[in-house]
Amino acid sequence: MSSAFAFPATLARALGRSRLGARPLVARSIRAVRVSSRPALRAARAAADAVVDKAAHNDEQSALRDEMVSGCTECTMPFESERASALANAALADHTRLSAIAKDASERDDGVSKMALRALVVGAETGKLSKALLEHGATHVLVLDHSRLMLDRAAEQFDGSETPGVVGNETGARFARADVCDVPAYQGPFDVVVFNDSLRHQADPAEALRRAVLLTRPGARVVVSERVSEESTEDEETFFDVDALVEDLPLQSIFDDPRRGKTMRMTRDISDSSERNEKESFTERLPTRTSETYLDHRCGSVTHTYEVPPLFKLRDEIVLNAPVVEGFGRGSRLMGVPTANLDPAVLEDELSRMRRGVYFGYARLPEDAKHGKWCKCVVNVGARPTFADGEGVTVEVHALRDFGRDFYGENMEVVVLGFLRPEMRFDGLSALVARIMADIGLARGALDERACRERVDETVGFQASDE
Ligand code: ADP
Ligand code: RBF
Ligand code: MG
Repeated sequence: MSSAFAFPATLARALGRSRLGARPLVARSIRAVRVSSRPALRAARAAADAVVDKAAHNDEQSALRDEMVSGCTECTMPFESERASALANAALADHTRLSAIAKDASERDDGVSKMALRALVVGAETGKLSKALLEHGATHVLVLDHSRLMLDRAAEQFDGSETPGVVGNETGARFARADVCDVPAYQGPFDVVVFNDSLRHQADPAEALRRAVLLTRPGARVVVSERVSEESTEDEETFFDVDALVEDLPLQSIFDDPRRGKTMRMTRDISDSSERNEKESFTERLPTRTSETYLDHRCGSVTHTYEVPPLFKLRDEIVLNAPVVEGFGRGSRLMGVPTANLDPAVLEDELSRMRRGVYFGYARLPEDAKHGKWCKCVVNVGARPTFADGEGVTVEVHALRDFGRDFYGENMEVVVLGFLRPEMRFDGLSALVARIMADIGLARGALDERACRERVDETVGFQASDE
C-alpha cells in the first residue's frame, strides 16, 4: 500500500490546476512586457511569472519521472545500495545531533531519548536512501518527489509497519508529492537535507537550496549528490557548480582538508564495498578524483556535504559605523519596519566579510545624547531580490526602539553579533514583512542571552537602553 500524500496547495500547483498554472504561455509573455513603474506591482507580476514557469517545469519533471518508473519492474540504478549507505554516512556520520540524542538517552531512566533527528530527502529514487537514513539514526524522514509513481516505488522499500502515514510526529519515513520550496516550516526543523540526484532538476536550484537551508536547524547537514554519467567529462561535472550556488548561504564544508574542499567524491566500487565498514569508508580520506573503475561501473556521484553553522553567533563581531542615507522610499516605515540605510561606500571592508543575509546585533546613534545607548537591531545586507530595484548591495538597519524622529545624515553605529538567515525572494511585501517580524523575534531571543550582552560590553562598553 502506498503511503504517499501531498500538501494540498502544493499538489494543486504541481498538477497545474491552479488558476495561474493553467494560463497559456503566450499570456505570460504579454504580461511580462507590460512593465509597471510601481515596484509592488512589478514584484507581483514577476512572482506570478515564476509560479507559471515553475508549475510547467514541475509538470514536466513529474511526467518524465513517472514514465521512467512505469517502464521498469525492478531497480536497475547501478550501485544504488552502496550509494544510499554512502550518502547516509555523509549525512549522519558524527552528526552533532546523534551525540546529543545518545547523551539524552543515557540520562533517562528508560534509556530512550525523546529527541528527534529529522531528515528531508529531495528526490525519492528507489527509497533506499530513506531506509539507510533511518538505519543510521534518523528518526523522521520526509521524502519529496514530483513523481507519484517514484514515491510509490520508494515507499515499497518499507512494509506497512514502518510507514506511519501522514502524521508528522510519528517516526519513520513519509512520502510527499511536493516541491522543496513549498515545505511548510512546521515539517521541520530538519537536521539533515539530502538532494538525492535532484538539485539540477529543480526549477530554480539556488532557490531550492535557500529554502531547504531555511528549514534546517543550526548544526544541520546539507548533502547535495549528483550522479555523474559514464561519459562524463570534467567540463560536464563542473557545469553545475554547487559550491557557487551555496556561496551566499550560511553553509560551510564539513571537511577541513582543503584538497577535498567542499566536495567529497565517492570512489567506492562494488568489488570492495561489501567488506568495508561503512563508517570507516566515510571517514577515511578518499582521493579527490573519481576513479576509472567507479565510472566504468556507472555508480559515480559527486557529493557535496555542508554544515549549517552550529551556532548563529558570529565568531568575531563586526562593527559598522556609517552615515544614514536615503533608501528606496518604499514605505517600509509605513509597514512598521523603517530601515536606516547605511552608506555602503564607507563599509567596503566590513561588507567583504559579510555574506548577504539577515543579521542581529546592537545599534546606536553615538552623537545623540538621548539615543546614544545601544539598542537591539536587525540588519539586512543584501540585494533585495523581492524587488527588482537594482543590483547594489544595501545595508539596512531596523532598530528595535522608537526614536521619535528621522536621523538621515547622522552616523549610526552597529555591532553585528550573529547571522539569522540568507536573503530570499518573497512573493510580495507583506510576506517579507511577516518574515521580518519572525526575524525580530529570533533576534530578541538571541540578544537577551547574557553572553550576547556581555560581548557587546567587552567590545564597545555596553550601555543598553531600557526600552
Ligand atoms: P528609506 O527608504 O529612506 O530608508 P525608510 O522607510 O526605510 O526610508 O525609513 C528609514 C528612516 O526612518 C531612517 O533613515 C531613519 O531616519 C528613520 N527611523 C526612525 N525610526 C527608525 C528605526 N527604529 N529604525 C530605523 N530607522 C528609523
Ligand atoms: N529583502 C528581500 O528581498 N529579501 C529578504 O529576505 C529581506 N530580508 C530582510 C530582513 C530584514 C530584517 C530587513 C530589515 C530587511 C530585509 N529585506 C529583505 C530588505 C527589504 O526589501 C527592504 O528593507 C525594503 O525593501 C526597503 O528598502
Ligand atoms: Mg530604509
